[in-house]
Amino acid sequence: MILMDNIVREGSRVLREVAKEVDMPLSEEDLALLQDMLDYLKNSQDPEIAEKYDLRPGSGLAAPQVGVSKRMFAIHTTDEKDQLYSYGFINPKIVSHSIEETSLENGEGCLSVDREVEGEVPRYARVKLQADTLEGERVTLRLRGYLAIVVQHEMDHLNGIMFYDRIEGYAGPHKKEVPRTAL
Ligand code: LHY
Ligand code: NI
Repeated sequence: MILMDNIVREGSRVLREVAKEVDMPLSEEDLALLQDMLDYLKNSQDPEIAEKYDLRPGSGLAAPQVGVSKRMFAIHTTDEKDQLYSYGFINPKIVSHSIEETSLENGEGCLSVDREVEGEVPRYARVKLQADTLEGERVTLRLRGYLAIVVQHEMDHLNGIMFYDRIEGYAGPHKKEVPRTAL
């Protein structure tokens, strides 16, 4: 079971690496890791389990955040119609996106960042994501709203980008320059 102690924090090199493509078919080891990542999200959203194990609630988690530099992430969250999106993605790609941008009103947080960082994090309003899943299917998902934002936040982790790199004028710890258009 993944616990907070297993989550790598900012300042760690793995969070700044460009993660490697995952060999398909998925190895037993990669499959188990991605399943554990998805289980972390589910556990973290169950108030009793979260309290018992002191888990910080999350909607998304990327492999580099557990110290593994591979292109995989999990999401477990609902859209505006209360439809659950619970996925483990392998080699995900944002194949297209809207020109329109959006951002979360209260900024973003990160399970790898133990502090509040204020500021607008610009994201595309809509993205089309293509990936293989934990279940062994190839999916193409059109996402908007919070889901689109979480997916862009997790994709960034696979490319060594932290959310505050995208905040205009952020000059705090661990700042790295990132092209605004990096996806
Ligand atoms: N998890 C964040 C979480 O709280 C993801 C996130 C993304 C939060 C965007 C808020 C806005 O679920 C992570 O840090 N995953 O990398
Ligand atoms: Ni994060």
